[in-house]
Parts: sequence; structure tokens; C-alpha cells
Amino acid sequence: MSSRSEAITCEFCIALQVRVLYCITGASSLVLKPKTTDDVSRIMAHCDKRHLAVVPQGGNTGLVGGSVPVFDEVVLSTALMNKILDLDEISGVVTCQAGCILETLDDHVAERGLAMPLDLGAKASCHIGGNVSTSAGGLRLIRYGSLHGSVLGLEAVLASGEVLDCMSGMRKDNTGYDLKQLLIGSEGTLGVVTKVAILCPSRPAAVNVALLACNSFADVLKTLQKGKAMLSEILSAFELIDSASMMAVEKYLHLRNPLSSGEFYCLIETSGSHAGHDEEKLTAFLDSVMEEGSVCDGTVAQGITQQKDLWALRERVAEALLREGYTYKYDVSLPTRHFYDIVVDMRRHLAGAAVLGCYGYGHVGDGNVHLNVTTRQYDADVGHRIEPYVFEWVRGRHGSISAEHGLGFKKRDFIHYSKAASAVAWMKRFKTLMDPNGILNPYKTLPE
Ligand code: 2HG
Ligand code: ZN
Repeated sequence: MSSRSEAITCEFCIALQVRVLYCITGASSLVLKPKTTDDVSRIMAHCDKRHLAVVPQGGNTGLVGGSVPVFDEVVLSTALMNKILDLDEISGVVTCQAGCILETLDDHVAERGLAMPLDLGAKASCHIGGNVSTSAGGLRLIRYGSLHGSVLGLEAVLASGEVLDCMSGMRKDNTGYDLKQLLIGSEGTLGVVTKVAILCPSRPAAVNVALLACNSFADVLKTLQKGKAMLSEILSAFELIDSASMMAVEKYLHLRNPLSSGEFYCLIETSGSHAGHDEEKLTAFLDSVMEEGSVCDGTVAQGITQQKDLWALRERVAEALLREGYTYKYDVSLPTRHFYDIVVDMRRHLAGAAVLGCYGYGHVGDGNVHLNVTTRQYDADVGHRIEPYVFEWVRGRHGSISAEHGLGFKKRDFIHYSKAASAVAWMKRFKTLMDPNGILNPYKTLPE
């Protein structure tokens, strides 16, 4: 096996572009499954010495090809690094190895009245190390913030095999540079995350889920503003499903939309410690938005089964769209007032193209829209009409071309649309310093 991390030739670039355009398929003849940090350290030291490229891989649930070997990289899987090491019930800090599955961790901390601070559709298979390495956002970021805040401690193995120990269970630690922040979201290009300590909030005793229909995006914005003001500390999710996405889950997954009409649907979740108090707040909010007319229809789930059914309408949109054909996926941050403009504009921009649908859904409470465009099969012309147009559009509004999925393999060449040249240059300097032979997750995150 040889490393391809050396300077890339033109021919190689063309091969890479072809892979980027058509698919994210992997190629590797070796998967290693270490159990301990020491195992990882010895693997990395060996690979570094022999200039063998390595792809760290967790649950492999990412959407930008960050954990896929592009050519012949060694896959370093965290599947067997799945030990929960400690749970401090008083401070709410769970410490574990990188390969623990998010849902397993959530079930574990639930026994002590705690919850993991992130939740996402892939929770049954994604690994916490992968979540941290990609700084995964998910459904409750509006309430619990990003992993840059919840990860209190981190251990990583660098390309050389050196173990970088930034473990801590302290909420406050102002001693020198916070090196762990560099690893969070670096998509395995600077080090292999092996251990984390995460701050868990109390598990809410009372949860309410409502689905509200609005006739316009302006009404969604009014509802969001009011929701933030009136539900404040109990608001734990504010998600959007446009009518096209709602029709897709009905058509392809046979899920039932309990509301009869609406251009937009807002899925609102509250979580708190006192059912009576939360219901009072939710009722006052619902009365207010219905009265002012920004919400035209709505339902509040009665019991856990109905709550899960409502959540499925939002969580399974991506799955429904996959049934339609090929999906061009964009995960962008925009100022909330422009959140849906990108979908409207993309529909106009793609008029006449061989497109089946243009969908907008996602985390409106965080300003993170998932723009998905579907075609019967992969169509290079459609791809070229969308890109770089979509990235220019986002840059024009000072947004981010990747809100929560990372850049991985698919989006790395577009980093300049969201980061200044000097920032990218500094990223490259850090990369060279920490991985001088370029063996860690090559072809990911940073452009050539
Ligand atoms: C979600 O919020 C995920 O459902 C996936 O981030 C989004 O596949 C997508 O476009
Ligand atoms: Zn998302």
C-alpha cells in the first residue's frame, strides 16, 4: 500500500473531481479496529513512518464524504473503542471512548437523569468521536449550543502517534490555549479523537411537541420570534418543513401529516422540569400566534407515540428525498430572514432544468437550512447550474456554505466562499505543523 498524500498531479486532480461529482465511494484494502488509545498511537506512529495515509472512521454517517477513503487509505475505525469510562452525576459529565454510539450514551446517561446535549437522525449509528470531529449540530442546538461548548475534555492521537491529552471535566479552565477547540470540527485532519468528556444537561421531565402550519415564510419568522420570546428557556427545538418536503414524506414514506393545509410547517419542542408550567407557557404562545394569524393550523402531540410521529415528519425528510432519485445536498447557514429565499431563488434559477424538486427544511431556529435538489439520476448539467451559484449566493449574504455537515471531501474546494484567504492559509499552517507528512485524512476539509 502506498500513500497518496504527496503533491497531487493534474491527472490525479481530474480523477478526484470525477469522484466528487459522481459519488462518494470508498476504496481501501485495510481496516484497522484499535481498542485503546495506545493501539491508535502505535498505528499512527507506524503509518507516519511509512507515509501511509489514514482515514479515521466512526459510524460513517457523514454527508460530505469526510470518513470515506478516497483511494487507498488505511481505514482506522473506532468501532471497538466503545467504553463508557465515567459518569459524574453531580457535574453531569460523561467520559467515554470515541467509538461510543450517541444513542447508547444517551440511554446510559438517562439512567442518571441526564441527556446528551446533541441529538440527530443518525443517533443509532453515529459515534461520539465522529460527532466531535465534525462538530455535529443536530436538532437541539438552539437549546444546548454546539459541541464547542459541551465538550469539556478531549484526547486525540496526532499523526506522529503522540497523544495530545486535553482531558478535563471542568466547565471553567482558562489555562493557556484551548487546543481541543482545534480538534473539534477538524474532521480527523489534525488528529484522531480517542476520548471525550461531555457536559450533559438534566433530562427534561416534561416534553411537548407541536406542529404548526403557516401560510408564508414571513409568518414562520413571526412565529419563531414569538416562540423565542414566550417559550424562552423551555424551547428545545424549532424546525421547519416546507410543503414540498412534507409532501415527500407523505408520498415516499407514507407518513401522515395531521394538518390539512399550510405552505410551511414548524415543529416546535419544549422541554422543562415542570409539566404544568410548560403547558401554561405553550398554551399562551399557541393562543397568541393563532390569534394574530401567523399560524393557520396546529396540533400538539398527546403522548410519546404522537411526539415521535411528529418528529418523524421532520427527521425523515432526507430519507424520503433519497427515494425520489439523486439528491444534491446543501447545508447552509444564512441570516434567518433569508433562510428560505435560497430555496425560492434556486427554484427560479433551475427553471427548465431536469429537476424533480427543490426542497427546503431544517433548523430554522439556528438559521441552518437544508436545501436539497432532486433529479431522476445524477446529472452533471444540473450540478454545474447549482454550483458554484449556490455558494456565491450564500457568500453574498455572509452565510456559511456548511453549517453543520463539515466540508469533508465534497465541499473542501469551496471553503473560500466562507473563510478569508488568510484564515485558510493559517489552517494550512496548522495542518502542516500537526501532520507534516499529510497522512491524516488527506483530500478532506482543506483545498489543495
Ligand atoms: C437533518 O437535519 C440532517 O435532517 C440531514 O442534517 C440533512 O440530509 C440532509 O440534507
Ligand atoms: Zn441538519
